[in-house]
Amino acid sequence: MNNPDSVRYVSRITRNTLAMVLAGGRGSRLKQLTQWRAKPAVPFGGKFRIIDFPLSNCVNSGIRRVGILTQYKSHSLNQHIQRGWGFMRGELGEFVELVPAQQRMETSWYEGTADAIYQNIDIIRAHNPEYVLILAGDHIYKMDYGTMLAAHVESGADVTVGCIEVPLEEASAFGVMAIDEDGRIVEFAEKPAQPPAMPGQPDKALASMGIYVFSRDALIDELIRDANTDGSSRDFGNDIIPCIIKQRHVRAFPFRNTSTGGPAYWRDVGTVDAFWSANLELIGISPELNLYDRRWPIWTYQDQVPPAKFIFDDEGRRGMAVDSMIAGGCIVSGSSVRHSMLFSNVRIHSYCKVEDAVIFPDVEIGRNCHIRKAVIDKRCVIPPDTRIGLDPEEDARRFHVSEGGVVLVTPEMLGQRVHHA
Ligand code: ADQ
Ligand code: ADP
Repeated sequence: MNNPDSVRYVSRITRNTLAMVLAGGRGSRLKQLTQWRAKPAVPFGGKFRIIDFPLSNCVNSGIRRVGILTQYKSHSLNQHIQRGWGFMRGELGEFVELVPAQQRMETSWYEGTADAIYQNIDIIRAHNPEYVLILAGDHIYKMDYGTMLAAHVESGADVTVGCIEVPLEEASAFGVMAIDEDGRIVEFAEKPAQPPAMPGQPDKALASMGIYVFSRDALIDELIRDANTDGSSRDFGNDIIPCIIKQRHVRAFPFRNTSTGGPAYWRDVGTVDAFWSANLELIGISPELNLYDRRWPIWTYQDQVPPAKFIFDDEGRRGMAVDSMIAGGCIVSGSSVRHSMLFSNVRIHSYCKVEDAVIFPDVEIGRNCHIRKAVIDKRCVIPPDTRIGLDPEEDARRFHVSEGGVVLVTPEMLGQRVHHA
């Protein structure tokens, strides 16, 4: 959309949009990584947290009114948002605002995703946007929501559902839809046991990304109707979308890579294996998700830290990292790091070998450790001579070992008490 008229057209739409980011789900398949933090607060990509991706998409798309609906273990998420996302201009009507569950209406916790929005219906009414963009706080992708909003407005739909093609064998984890030649959704089943394939593509299904554009009145009416429906689980995917496709104009918006027209990068890093490989994929020469694209910056909160440092130890052994991403504040002394992602302030002492590892902030690794194929949680102190990822049986006794053989290590598994601010 380079034509100034169309840019103005899209920016009028994005200015009239309120985004509501669902950030309350637990993400229990991430095991101990979400024991103390919500999935959207899980660190990702060396210096970000997962929620930075949808929030940056909003800001970069020109959507400057954003509510974040929190519920489960929200302390570190709240802290991150308060520290990192306070740069909006309140006097211009811009905000990124936390909406904790327990402060609104008579029930104390949200049920499904639709209930989370329903409990905040007064916020929607107060801001009175023309469109409400409902997002998940736990997906990793770069998407210009302006294009989806413009398609919604041009089609005159009540609701537009973002969708993506997925392999048929993975489709039962998603809402799966069928569309007509005009892009209208004619069938929708939430996590069907036998997902239907796309016409002419027997190995693909059309999956909902769990993101929705609603015209305001349609949203308010449907939330109220759902709240008065006995037996509803109050969920967009389970209840609202399947119910309204028969009564309203509900369309699919295919999310594609705008430069290639091909499949776009979109990940639900829901398991330890998916999380580990999505982080390490970023290290490749030209990864599908490019974090170095200045036109689409990913915003975050970051501590002020000095540059990463690689030093000879006292016996002249080289500290080095190759084929790796190393955040600020790290010191690698007399050890070698290969194909790994180090978040900020990681300290690695002499004689260590670290390979295929994702290491969260503030981790210290003592002398002579060998660490392979692991995810090491924030603030772990790994004692000298520790072996991780070399002997599956020994690992399983002390740590969590995923199906794919990734070893997850947290301070508690090491018997360490972590003191928090
Ligand atoms: P799921 O991902 O299984 O399916 P869900 O677990 O409801 O959906 O989570 C959606 C988002 O809402 C997540 O970001 C989660 O953190 C958050 N969330 C869940 N319950 C919440 C609550 N009560 N309060 C606040 N936030 C909450 C959905 C759709 C599918 C679609 C997939 C795509 O239902 O149709 O295919 O997303 O991942
Ligand atoms: P992050 O900010 O990455 O989520 P933190 O280590 O700062 O990680 O912890 C997040 C939140 O979880 C903090 O509020 C902290 O109080 C709580 N928490 C973490 N580990 C424990 C623990 N072992 N016992 C009690 N609370 C914990």
